[in-house]
Amino acid sequence: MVNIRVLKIGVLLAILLVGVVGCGTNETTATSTVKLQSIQEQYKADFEVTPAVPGVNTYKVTITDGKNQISSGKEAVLTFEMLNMKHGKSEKVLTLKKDGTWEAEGPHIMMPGSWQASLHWTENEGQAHVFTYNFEIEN
Ligand SMILES: [Cu+2]
Repeated sequence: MVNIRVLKIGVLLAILLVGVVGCGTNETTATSTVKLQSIQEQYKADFEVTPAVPGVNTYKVTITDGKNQISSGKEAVLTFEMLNMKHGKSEKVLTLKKDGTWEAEGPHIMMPGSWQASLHWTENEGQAHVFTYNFEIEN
């Protein structure tokens, strides 16, 4: 009984620590597809941008849990911004596909340069997670 309680406190502390530390970040340079992964707690969120050019792109998100099973969750929203520029953030609500992954398309990456996308994902139990990705888009 005591052991279970200690374990629960440990898990709670881990969640709090992740909350304080904040977003995970990855970096890469664009080729024809940007492929990045960000990890929050037991969740891995894979993010793909194709064809990774200024203009209309397709965004794909796949979230897997600690057992490597796809975890679709309830809601997934992407925001896009350039940290060194002042033209603001755009937002895109993703659509859940039958296989449990998320997808959307749009002209959110409208110029070459350094971009940051944030995935705001809500799991089935309602807890929200933010995954962050940094990448370069070339002309
Ligand atoms: Cu810009």
